[in-house]
Amino acid sequence: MLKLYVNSGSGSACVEAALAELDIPFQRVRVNYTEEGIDDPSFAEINPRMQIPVLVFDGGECLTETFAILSYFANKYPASGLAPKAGTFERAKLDQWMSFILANIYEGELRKNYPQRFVIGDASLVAEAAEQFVLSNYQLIEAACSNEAYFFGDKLTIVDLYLWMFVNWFEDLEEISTLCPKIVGIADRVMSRPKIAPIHQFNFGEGLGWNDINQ
Ligand SMILES: N[C@@H](CCC(=O)N[C@@H](CS)C(=O)NCC(=O)O)C(=O)O
Repeated sequence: MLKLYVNSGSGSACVEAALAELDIPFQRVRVNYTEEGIDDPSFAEINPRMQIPVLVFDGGECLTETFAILSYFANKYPASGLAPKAGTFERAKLDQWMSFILANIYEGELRKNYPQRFVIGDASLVAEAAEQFVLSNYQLIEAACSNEAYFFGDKLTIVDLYLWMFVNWFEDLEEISTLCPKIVGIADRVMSRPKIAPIHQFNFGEGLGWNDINQ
């Protein structure tokens, strides 16, 4: 069985959601981390970058990086519609938005959470700037959202799984709801999908919002 290194509420949530949508069984292996990062040095043997998620296949091969993992499953199960066929323009647009969200929202969140990694000196300014950076990038994503249920239209894709997870990391749900109502609507619909609802519950608790689980 596939093994997935996780921590509830972390970047493993989007992989769990994809596996649930695809009805693929997997075993969670919990990894703890502190403000400094993963506190088990032996984890470097699994991922030298000391990050989760890590997916481990039956033969022991490891796959890291959420975008690569989500793409792998979308390609392997094309009938799921989780991503358009590779080589099409529609797929290139999906890859464009996945990379955009990864580079700007995910990496921006890392600057908010681990600001001391990005500066020698007063890290609080890094965190403050990252907050504005993340928000302004959310607004660019909002402007590109379809007027339908999901980012590209009426079908769920891996972009929606990404947005659902990241919205749940945003501290001020009221602020993001006001500025980015379409993104929050997408997150709400993803969270309510029958196969994802238990994954949402495990990662974020009741309703939308990181605070539900961290209180
Ligand atoms: N680019 C990586 C980022 C993974 C990542 O930042 N994971 C966080 C959890 S959400 C982590 O393991 N943080 C611990 C650390 O960076 O020390 C991906 O897309 O998978």
